[in-house]
Amino acid sequence: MPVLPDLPYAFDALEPHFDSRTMEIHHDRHHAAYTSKLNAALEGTDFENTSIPAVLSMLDKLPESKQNAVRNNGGGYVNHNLFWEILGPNCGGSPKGNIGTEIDNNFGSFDNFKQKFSDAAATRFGSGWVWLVLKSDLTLDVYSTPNQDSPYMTCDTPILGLDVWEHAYYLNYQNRRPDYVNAFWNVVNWERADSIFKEAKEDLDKTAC
Ligand code: MN3
Repeated sequence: MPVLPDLPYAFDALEPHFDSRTMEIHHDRHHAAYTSKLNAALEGTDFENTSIPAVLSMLDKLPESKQNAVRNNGGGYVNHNLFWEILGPNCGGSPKGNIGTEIDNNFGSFDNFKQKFSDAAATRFGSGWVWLVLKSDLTLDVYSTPNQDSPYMTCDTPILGLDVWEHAYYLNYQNRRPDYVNAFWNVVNWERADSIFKEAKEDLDKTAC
């Protein structure tokens, strides 16, 4: 059954970009709530021991009465798992390794990619996420999803994700989502994103989603 992972750094590690209080509430309350509600929704189904990305790629196999709860809380669970992983102190800058090369190949340049990603964050109405994903044809794409919808639902693998729910930024940035998005670029852990990209490519070879 899904377990809430510890944050891989201290609550205040991403200051001044992401403030300590927001990180604490975001992890200990929001992510914890998605995790416990996901467990409650999966209980008694055939999917208690299935990986959550796999469950999200076949929501229609769940009992109809469980599908919404698993979509929202399963998405909330895996989206935040990835979010904490791709952030870090003393990070930011330009992408390293293969992910840097592939961003150049797919978007023309890192600046073009950043612009596309930031635009998607600014134009996502209401709550949602912005993604850099690996598609099954091995190309990269940028798009946003509403609510807690996950790229796994459409068989894409998320490499980088940015939470644009107000709970992610309101304490520090109030309604200034673009300032929060600018701050995000200072805390992206590109080394970890590169290893996630590598794992995603290997997993694609193994599964036929
Ligand atoms: Mn959140």
